[in-house]
Amino acid sequence: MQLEKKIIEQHNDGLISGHQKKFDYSAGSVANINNVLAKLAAFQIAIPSWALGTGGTRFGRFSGGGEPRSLEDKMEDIGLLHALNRSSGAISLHIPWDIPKDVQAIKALAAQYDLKFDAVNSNTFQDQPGQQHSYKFGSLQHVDKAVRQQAIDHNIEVIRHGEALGSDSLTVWLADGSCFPGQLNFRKAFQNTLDSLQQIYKALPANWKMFVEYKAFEPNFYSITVGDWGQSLLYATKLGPQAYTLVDLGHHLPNANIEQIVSLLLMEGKLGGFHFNDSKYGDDDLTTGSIKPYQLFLIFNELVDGMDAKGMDHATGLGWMIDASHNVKDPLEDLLQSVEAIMIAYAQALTVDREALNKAQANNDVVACQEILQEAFRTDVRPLVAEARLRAGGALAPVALFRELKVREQLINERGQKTVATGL
Ligand code: LRH
Ligand code: MN
Ligand code: MN
Repeated sequence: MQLEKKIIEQHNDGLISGHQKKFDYSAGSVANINNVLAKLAAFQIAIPSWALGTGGTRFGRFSGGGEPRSLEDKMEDIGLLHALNRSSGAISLHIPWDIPKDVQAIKALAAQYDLKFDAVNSNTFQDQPGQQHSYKFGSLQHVDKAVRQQAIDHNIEVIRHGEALGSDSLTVWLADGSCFPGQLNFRKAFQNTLDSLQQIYKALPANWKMFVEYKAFEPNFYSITVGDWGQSLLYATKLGPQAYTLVDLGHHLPNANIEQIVSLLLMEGKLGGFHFNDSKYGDDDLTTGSIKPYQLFLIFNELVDGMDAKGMDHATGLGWMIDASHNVKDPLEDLLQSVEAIMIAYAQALTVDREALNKAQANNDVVACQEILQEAFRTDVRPLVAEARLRAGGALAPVALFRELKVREQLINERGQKTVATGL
């Protein structure tokens, strides 16, 4: 199904007077309101092709029905999200979960839904049917050269798929590591991984980026060969200017100061992008902003501070992607919530009184620093985000409209109750 403009307009007509009051009130306290609205409207967040179905855990999976059966269905879903919020204009593909069979048709569909292809993701954490060598003991780090070569070839194949679609970045996340002390020689594993990444790096087109994603643990529970931002930065630095670190918010040890990591990577020109999600314990892949919205705001505060100073383009400079999994929510509603949370954090960060903050920092006025940040965080910027969405042709209340239109029921009718989308 494709949402007609008329339906969104009717929905907005019903809400406009209430919205206008809230917007006028909120906008009154923002100095550069049109600038803020333009930045919000330009900001696009890529939806992962693997997050459109029910994720499940290793204990079970409870499908809500109507899940996408193909890449085409997934694009239809993202097209719907983008029509509702006008901020989800990109898709990030995971290969081989979502190999485009007919590239021209997929590109035409992307154009129809106004979607771009963000980073393509390789998968050497699972064995695929018919695969010659197993990744049980790692892929790019493997002690056996033949296994490493198979994983290198796969990554190069993923680059080629991405090239055909018009993507311009590859995300490499490795499950490589070890489960027990002594299982692995750390230095050999690092060297093998670096050597393999170098082979992949050589295959990158000149305008492409490689994102090296790190993760503290899981599925390996003693060591991970790209385990933290230090290791990722080490690989990215050794690889060269096209390699960057990717920050997945759920991939840190508890209480890590992610905003500080982001700030320093950005300063070093090595921040590649994000996998947005939220977590309470580990790589929980929960809805972005559902557990630690202040942390999300603080991350965006660093981004606005670091990027505005350098005059970098928010819309195209980095890979902005969601990486989430949905076990108890409708995946589409959940993604609408994640995008909204990201936009809110961005809007809050844009409204921080930066001059006053710089001054307070220079004076070691700790109390003022906190007041300034929390003034922005505690201000309700939802009307600003809604106004940006309205001006871009989106819905004032995307989740409410999704429900009013009974989108899930329609998808179940179209696709069936028992569908299983590819992904985790
Ligand atoms: C690993 C990860 C990585 C994978 C995705 C499915 O936990 O975050 O980005 O590609 O999940
Ligand atoms: Mn991730
Ligand atoms: Mn993850």
